[in-house]
Amino acid sequence: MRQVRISALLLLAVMLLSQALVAQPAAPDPERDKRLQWWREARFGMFVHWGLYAVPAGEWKGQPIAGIGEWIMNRAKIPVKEYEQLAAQFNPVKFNAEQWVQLAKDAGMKYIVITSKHHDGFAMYGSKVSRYNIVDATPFKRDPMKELAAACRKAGIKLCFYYSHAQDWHEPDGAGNNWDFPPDEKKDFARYFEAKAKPQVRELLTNYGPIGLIWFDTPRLITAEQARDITGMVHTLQPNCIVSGRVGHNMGDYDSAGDNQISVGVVKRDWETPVTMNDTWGFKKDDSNWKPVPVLIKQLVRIASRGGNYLLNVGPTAEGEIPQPSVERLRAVGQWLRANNESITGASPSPFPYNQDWGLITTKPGKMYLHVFEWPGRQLTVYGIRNRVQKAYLLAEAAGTPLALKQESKPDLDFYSASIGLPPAAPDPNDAVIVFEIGGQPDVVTALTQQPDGAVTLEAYLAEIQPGSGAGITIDNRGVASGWTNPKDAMKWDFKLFRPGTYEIVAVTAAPFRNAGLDAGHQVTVEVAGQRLPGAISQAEEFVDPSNPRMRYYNSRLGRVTLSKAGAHQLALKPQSIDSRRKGGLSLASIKLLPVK
Ligand code: JFZ
Repeated sequence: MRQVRISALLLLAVMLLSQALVAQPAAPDPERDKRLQWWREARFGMFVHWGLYAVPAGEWKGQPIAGIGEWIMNRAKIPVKEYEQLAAQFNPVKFNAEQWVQLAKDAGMKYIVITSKHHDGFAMYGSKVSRYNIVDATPFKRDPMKELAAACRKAGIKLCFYYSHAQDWHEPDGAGNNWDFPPDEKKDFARYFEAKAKPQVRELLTNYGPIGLIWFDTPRLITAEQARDITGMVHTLQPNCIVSGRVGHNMGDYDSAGDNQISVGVVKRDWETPVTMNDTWGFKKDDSNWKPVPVLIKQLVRIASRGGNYLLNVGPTAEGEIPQPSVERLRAVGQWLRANNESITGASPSPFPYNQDWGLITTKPGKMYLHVFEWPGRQLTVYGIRNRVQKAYLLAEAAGTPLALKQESKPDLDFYSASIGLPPAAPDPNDAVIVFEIGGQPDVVTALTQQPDGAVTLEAYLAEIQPGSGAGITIDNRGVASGWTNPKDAMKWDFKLFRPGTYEIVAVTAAPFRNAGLDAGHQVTVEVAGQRLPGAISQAEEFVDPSNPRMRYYNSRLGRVTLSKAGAHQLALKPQSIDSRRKGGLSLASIKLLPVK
């Protein structure tokens, strides 16, 4: 069991590493803006991975198969002829489209993205292009996509299709199957693409009414021309249908972050993170590593506060039921969202480039929403808001009773402080949302400054990168440095200090998953206020990101410095040596200055 889970995570980790930051089309495109309008407001969608793989549910011939459930055909190298026979056993009589759609609605989700055909090549709708589909090849005979389309229309939810346009393990010329068929480079991929992928996408956009988006995936073998071709076909058939980032060659309307990758920083592009509720997309009977409700809420808020969409997955069973642990969690998220929806749906990102330690911020015209995860007790202080806060209140409290409020400033130091009086205990332990009415647009200090608790956090994604030579450092979707293998590369930050004193310097490094991408053995030097502090990066002190328990971080305590004046400071991080056995190099997340009492 343990073994299985770790392998699944390793597989994901490998895929994560292969995904660098994707640039979005640069030119302004009013058509695209129009298409994306509903999606930009939505913030929260349901991903559904449902197919023949739900029958074996992670087990083949009595053996548990490591990895994500929908990959079982590939992981167990199941011959096409054997895998095909699953169709005869697929009879999801408990499938109820209205119930699924109602669950999405109860959870506060605005769209559903369902696998119309995954890499296994099996169409989950009635297709004339290939008889390998749910209507023609199973005892079920119904077309669940027809039923979902009707239920979605009734409920006002956007129906969207996942379609694996490149990998198709059922077809001799589709990408991916090298156990029945020749290796990919020997295939006539264009033949598969023209004969199956394009005609099936055409069916999906012709027979099911308006479709919100097509979620293409893993564009292996796809040429730029083919990506442009299929994107153009989607937009011709349905001009309002969005194309996902994974269509390939940057042709999509928005970027898909790597699976389970949640950006720490505000991202200046349209993006979405697909997230598993346990460790698989397609149903696996032995995967019970469910993310707790508070984690799901924090992920939703974090993504919204960074301007992205949260696509949260369910993997229904072969009987057609969404697993009970998923149902319970979705209902709980929905309950939180019903009271706090205003702060998520249609909300814009935080005006701050960095994270506050008590929680996160979203905004709407005239309002800032403070999502307080760590309840501070009777008072909360926020730095950096120049607006006059006209009123502060708890969003979930219908009466909107004003909270006591005090603002102070020292404009010459760029010091602005807003303090509010609070009830002693958190009104909502997951996320109590406080509204600041600010009249106009948020006007905040975006420079890095000391925070009310005295700490200064210098995030890697906010650093000035000083390249030594060569390709140098890039910043991944999580805001973590990658490719820092050259010790001549350095990072530098400007920050403002309000309280002189002695500070402990901590370097925070990151690994994508437990036991993957270990980061230790590097020697670094911190330079600040004329002091030089040498130290070692280690993994002795691990902690978990509360909004994403799959992400492991490590504190390396480098020593103390004394900063004797308030005002502008500069800190530089210069590696002395980078341990070349660590593949990703020095994966720095941030440098922290913690006040020593
Ligand atoms: C893909 C699929 O292979 C998988 O089965 C699932 O459908 C998932 C949502 O998408 O897997 C990927 C694709 C891209 C990355 C990671 C997993 N990535 O870019 O990090």
